[in-house]
Amino acid sequence: MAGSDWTLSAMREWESPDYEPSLPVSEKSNPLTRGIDRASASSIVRMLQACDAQMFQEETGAAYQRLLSEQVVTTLMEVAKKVELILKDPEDSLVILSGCGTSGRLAFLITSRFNRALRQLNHSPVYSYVIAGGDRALLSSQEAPEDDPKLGMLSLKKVCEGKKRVLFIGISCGLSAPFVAGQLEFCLQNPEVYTPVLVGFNPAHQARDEPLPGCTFTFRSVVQRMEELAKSQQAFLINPAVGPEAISGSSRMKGGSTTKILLEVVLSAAHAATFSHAPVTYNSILQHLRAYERTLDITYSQSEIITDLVEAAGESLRCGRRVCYLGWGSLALLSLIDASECNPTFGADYEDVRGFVSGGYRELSNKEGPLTSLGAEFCIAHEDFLHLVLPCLTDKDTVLLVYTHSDDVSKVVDLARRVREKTSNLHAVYHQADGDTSAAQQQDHINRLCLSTLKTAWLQGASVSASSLHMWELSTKLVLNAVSTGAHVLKGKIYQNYMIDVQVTNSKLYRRATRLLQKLSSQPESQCEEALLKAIYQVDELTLDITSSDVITHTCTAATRTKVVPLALVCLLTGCSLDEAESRLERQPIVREAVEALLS
Ligand code: S6P
Repeated sequence: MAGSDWTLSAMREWESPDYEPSLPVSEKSNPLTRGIDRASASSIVRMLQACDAQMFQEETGAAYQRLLSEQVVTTLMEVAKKVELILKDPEDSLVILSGCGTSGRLAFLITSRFNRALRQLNHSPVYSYVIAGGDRALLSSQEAPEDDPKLGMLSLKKVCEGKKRVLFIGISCGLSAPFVAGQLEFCLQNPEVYTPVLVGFNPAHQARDEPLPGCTFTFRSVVQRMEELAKSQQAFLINPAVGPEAISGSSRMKGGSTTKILLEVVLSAAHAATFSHAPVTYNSILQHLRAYERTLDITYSQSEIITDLVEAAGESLRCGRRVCYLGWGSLALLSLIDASECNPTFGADYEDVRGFVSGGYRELSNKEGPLTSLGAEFCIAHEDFLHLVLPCLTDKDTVLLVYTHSDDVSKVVDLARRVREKTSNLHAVYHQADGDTSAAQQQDHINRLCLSTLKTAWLQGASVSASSLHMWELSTKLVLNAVSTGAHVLKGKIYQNYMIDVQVTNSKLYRRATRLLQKLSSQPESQCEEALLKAIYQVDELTLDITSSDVITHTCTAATRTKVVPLALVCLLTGCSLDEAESRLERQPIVREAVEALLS
């Protein structure tokens, strides 16, 4: 069994009503990863495997509905049938997927995959995406627009102009993003056109209830109205609990994986019903979900090689060098997404972990087109890698080639050769259909050039179907998430299983930061918030101006600062001034060690 080092009770400890009762599941800390900050690379991978296995645990008792629960599978069927109706009569209709951060990036990934499938069948696209902050958020951290419900409404309205029927799928792992709450509210106000679907991973009563500036609704009140409408299938809630994230609150991991699984299952079922006369059934949905569970097992069956990759990437980050993903075809976007999340999650620089895509923006095919004019961070083509990165690569940098045997493997060989001239620290992560020998020779070349090779051969025979690509993508996501998370853990970015140096760039992160300070300093909430504000505004005394400003103002200012939470913590624990706290942290730049020294 996946995560066999853990007993069933440890795997389920988070479900107890006494476990961190004030927090929604998506914000709880996972008991399985409490010691991840001191773990070896192999233990980190085992912990991540156990956390991922929680996605597919069966429901016990009534506490939480799970991915495989009857209610969830039934709702997936119902939503698939709604999509099927649109596919059969697409005139003036749209299916919109929308979210913030990772949720928005997955909305983009999934809509592009399924529009491509439609085009291959000579059908016009019916899917569209909205991501808070626009296309630049696909590649970089844009956390502030997440707080803006009006912006959510307006951007939804804009994509739907002139449409008579819209199935809106709002994704918010924590049932918390005001941007998505605004969009759902807009759907509820316009039921003649919009049917809202909410995807997230907390039970409805744990949806965020914080007042939204200028609004009469909260995320929770919207969810409550949707629950009522769900009884008559005028709204849908898909919200299984999948357990707390390995790094507390890091919903890019299980939250993102489950989003991908759920939406691919729904859209694939609708496509099969429309184009292959395979009606949507309970069993077909369940079997499809089970296939993803096998993908987890297949992926982690190679944990030794994943461990090597984590070790290599961790070593690079530890000595201030970088990790590059060079991706091809379908998997390249997963590399970009994983890399782009390292900044908001670990406070990393965009150069620390970076993704490059064969074909650049042509392959990405995003709404706003090439974004290269926004700066080096947005240069994503392999040519950009060759110009900007390759010349300064050394053996201390780690490079991962990410591809499948359906891609042009000769191009992978070419690039591998060029990279190998600069660094021997080259690794391959690739997928192929079992029995597909078409690229065997080129693969031999690549194997000789690489230090390690993570090969996954999938059993479906030589032909590659859309659904196999979905599995390969998930598998790649799990591996890259493990590499980037593991590497940052090894770099000392995590304390216990908390990201101590969290960026305080939106209200969710502001609340998370305050809670973390409370937990680590055992001081009252008001004092912790005060310390946080002092660190944000870089003052030893708070002015009336500061204390009378709202959270949005605080987070805008925090976006221009670094290390605000570690600074606040040092001040809280020692009573020292901000200047002193700063010099302490300069003397001990590994945040985990600085915190440990203070706490001991
Ligand atoms: C999480 C990631 C964030 C979230 C974003 C949306 O690891 O860094 O960007 O995706 O905050 O969260 P949610 O809960 O609305 O899906």
